[in-house]
Amino acid sequence: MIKLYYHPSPNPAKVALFLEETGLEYQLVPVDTRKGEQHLPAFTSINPNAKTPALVDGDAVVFDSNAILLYLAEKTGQFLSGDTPAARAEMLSWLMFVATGIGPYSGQAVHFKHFAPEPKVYAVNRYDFEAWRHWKIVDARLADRRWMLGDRYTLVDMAVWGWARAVPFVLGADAWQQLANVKRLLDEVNARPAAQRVEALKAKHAYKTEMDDDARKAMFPQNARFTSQGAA
Ligand SMILES: N[C@@H](CCC(=O)N[C@@H](CS)C(=O)NCC(=O)O)C(=O)O
Repeated sequence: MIKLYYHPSPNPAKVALFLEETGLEYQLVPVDTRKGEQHLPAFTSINPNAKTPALVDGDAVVFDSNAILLYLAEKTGQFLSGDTPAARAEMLSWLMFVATGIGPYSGQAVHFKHFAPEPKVYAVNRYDFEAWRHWKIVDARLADRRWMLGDRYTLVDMAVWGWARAVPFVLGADAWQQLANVKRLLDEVNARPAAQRVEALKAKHAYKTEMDDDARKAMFPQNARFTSQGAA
């Protein structure tokens, strides 16, 4: 059976959504990142990048959420774009835009706004600016089409949904006033039974929620340089 290495956060959630949408059977393996479980050899042998999600399907091992979405879409033949070169080019462009833009800039905006120590004005300005710029591109894309690729709900919408749930935390409580089309997509996906089942996954395991010193050590290993080099 498929094993999904999971933490209830944006990148793993989009993969859980795909699995729930298709009804594929899977076993959820919790990886408690605030407890440092992403660094255990049992997990890094599956994902050397030590981040959730990862997925094992027989002898196939896949990590990175958007790679997993594409793997599952190709495996099942579901939630793909059309298969002309032009349709596939459009799908790959937007999927990679989410993978390399929406995810990283949103994640870094969260890091610098909510977790980084001062001084951080420069970093907050850069990542807030870039996160907004990326989300406005998605919003403009959705201004005249129901879904990211047009009329059909695809893996790209699932990729967007994973991070759209976090938009107020990324951009601020009133962000939806400027991203009405993204909010529409979020609401539409949230209304689907599969999304509600993903929401319920949180309660299936007691994940650590405190961002204490141990969690910071596990999640922000770069900070060890300050103490080891005597810079802090
Ligand atoms: N590019 C990766 C990023 C994965 C990622 O950053 N996952 C977060 C959860 S959303 C994580 O596991 N963080 C733990 C850590 O950074 O130590 C993907 O899309 O899967």
